[in-house]
Amino acid sequence: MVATAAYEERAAAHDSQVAAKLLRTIVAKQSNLCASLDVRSTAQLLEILDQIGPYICMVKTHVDIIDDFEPARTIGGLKRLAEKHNFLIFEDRKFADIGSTVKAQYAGGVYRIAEWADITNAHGVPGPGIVSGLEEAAREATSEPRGLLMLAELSSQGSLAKGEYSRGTVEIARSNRRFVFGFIAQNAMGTPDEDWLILTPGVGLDDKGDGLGQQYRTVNEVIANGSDVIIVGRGLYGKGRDPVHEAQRYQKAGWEAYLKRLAQ
Ligand code: 6AU
Repeated sequence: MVATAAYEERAAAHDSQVAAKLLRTIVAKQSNLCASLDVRSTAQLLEILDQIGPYICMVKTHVDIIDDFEPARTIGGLKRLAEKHNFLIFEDRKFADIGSTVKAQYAGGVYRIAEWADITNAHGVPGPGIVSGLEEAAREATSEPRGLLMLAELSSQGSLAKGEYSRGTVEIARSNRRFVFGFIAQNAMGTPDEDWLILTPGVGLDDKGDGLGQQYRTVNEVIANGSDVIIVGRGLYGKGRDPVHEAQRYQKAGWEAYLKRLAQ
């Protein structure tokens, strides 16, 4: 069911502290744009992020693709910019294992994601133990609020995450509504009395795909269809693009599409 309430009303009523913080940030910055920066170096990541920081509500990272990852420089830099420009950090880790393993993966290793990412995500395929494992790790790693998104649908061609699988993922999310606050999805999820946030990748104003299965829809299409946050990657930093110009363009398009949905 497509959300019809304003972001600020939803912030006030939400069970998840992270969802409330994200919704308030969206309102404060008039931006429902999440920048997905899949770049290979810390310098590139931080340079683009500092430039586009004013226009986004969130950055989405894949820290495991950064060739020169160093906790102090990479994570220190991310946190400094999140503070400077007021946005949230989402590590797109896509956990997919049993509870005990994801608990260790989320808290430990080189990346120690639970310590610095406001948000991460997980597949529903292992069942509800994945949510319990991640929630325990978050609780033990930090006193800061942490939130989880479940992958209900994917943007890629031929994805198996649809129909019964997507419905099952929503059911898993219901096992902990304070920690799980929404979905990576292409459509609205759940029933009218629930308020799941929908974050949507596969958004591009100029391209239709990438030759490797990615499929792009426009900002208007996804927001009219129930998306609350648009996730844009190569549309911002792809070859020949000016990230500042594109971030401003997607911010404007996202906000206008949201206002249009509210007015209906
Ligand atoms: O805009 P792009 O195509 O450059 O980047 C899209 C980003 C990538 C993907 O790993 C991610 O969004 N993604 C996800 C996420 C966010 O979980 C799910 C999905 O269905 N499709 C998708 O592209 O970093």
